[in-house]
Amino acid sequence: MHIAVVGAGSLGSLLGGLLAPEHDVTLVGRDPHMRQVADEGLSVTGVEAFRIHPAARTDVPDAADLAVVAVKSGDTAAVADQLVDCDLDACLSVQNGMGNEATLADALDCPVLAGTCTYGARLDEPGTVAFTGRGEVVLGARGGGASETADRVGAALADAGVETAVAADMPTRLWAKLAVNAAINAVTALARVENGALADGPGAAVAADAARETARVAREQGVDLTDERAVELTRQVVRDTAANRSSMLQDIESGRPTEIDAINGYVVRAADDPVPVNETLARLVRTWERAD
Ligand code: KPL
Repeated sequence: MHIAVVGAGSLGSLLGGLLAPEHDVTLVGRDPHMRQVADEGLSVTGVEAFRIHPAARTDVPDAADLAVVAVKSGDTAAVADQLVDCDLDACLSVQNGMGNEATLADALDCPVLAGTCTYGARLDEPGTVAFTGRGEVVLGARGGGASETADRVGAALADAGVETAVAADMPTRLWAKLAVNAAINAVTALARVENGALADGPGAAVAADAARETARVAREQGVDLTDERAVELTRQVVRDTAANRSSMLQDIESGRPTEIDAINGYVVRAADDPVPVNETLARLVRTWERAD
């Protein structure tokens, strides 16, 4: 299968690297990372260590069987515009935050699948991505239910050894992943700690409160997500990606804008009742963004 991974930063590069031994992979990202991958290949370190030679470019190709979109949620609309000219059979978002699939589906003619990904990755230098935690890709039809496209894409990912589950309840899965990101990302970014620091102690308590608030908002929207499930999933991802620096911490360390609006900010906007922990986390991260 020809797979274009659009948004080859840390997570996109890791997924592309894992898929490349089995599939014809094109990474689409920024220089100097793409130039280095094109010249020397992609070096994966950490949980698995290998070097692989996917195609690498800075613009989307004319055609692919599947586009895996891994850009920051703030860039989804721009990427959707670029993908309009790409002849695709299917598109899968593995992004953080809510609403990305809808933005892609509004622009594209092909089926757009919803996805979540809990793999941990860190871009160490151009051409080198650290694989910091084996997680899972969960994918399926955006509105839930069975999907032949989801089965086909899920099989392609699983064939390459990527931990994959095809789910018929993606709306719930997206809220569950939002709870995990709301719990982990801002707390690790503000405290400047790896995910594993939230296994216990004060950071774990703040993370659990943010996860519970997010589950409550999900239920307000008619989604069946208990507080206990949201906290349990958060603990599991903290364990599985203990050595990872969350994407928001990596953004802050690199001076890039964060996904706070699509994560804790989204929870605040969607809530009927106050969500003070998410609101405080969002305000603190925005304070950092303004001061930078
Ligand atoms: O999605 C992530 C992120 O950092 O954005 C997790 C799964 C929390 C891994 O760090």
